[in-house]
Amino acid sequence: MGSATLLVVLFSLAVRLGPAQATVSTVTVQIDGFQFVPGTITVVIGVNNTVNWVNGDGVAHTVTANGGSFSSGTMVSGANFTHTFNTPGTFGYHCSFHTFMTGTVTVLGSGVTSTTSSGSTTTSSTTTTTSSLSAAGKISLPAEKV
Ligand SMILES: [Cu+2]
Repeated sequence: MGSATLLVVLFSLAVRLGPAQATVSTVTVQIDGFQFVPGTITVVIGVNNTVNWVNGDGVAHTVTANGGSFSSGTMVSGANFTHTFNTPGTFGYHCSFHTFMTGTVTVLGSGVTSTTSSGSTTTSSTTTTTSSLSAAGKISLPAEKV
């Protein structure tokens, strides 16, 4: 019957979906309280692959790639450092003054079609409240009435 016509209409609608206009944006990582915030970010080449670190601490820090591919040098309080990632991969970095300060930038290729418009990462805050178990140590099992 007329199902072929319906298919043609559906296909023409699908073809009409063009690529959205790409705007390259910068991702900001704050250095605050001897931490990189957020410590783990994901960027997409051609979309937001420039990262801007801002030292909001009162002491100097560095942003130094674990493999040495980039380094900010000494960043005094208030200084910022910008690096553009053009190679897909996962890049760990640290502060050379405080090696416990670490962060990770995951770089995705430009072929990735990102449908997520929310750039907010909510992975940084993991609260560990395992010590409160001791207070609830008394487990009263209900007596079985048979
Ligand atoms: Cu530091």
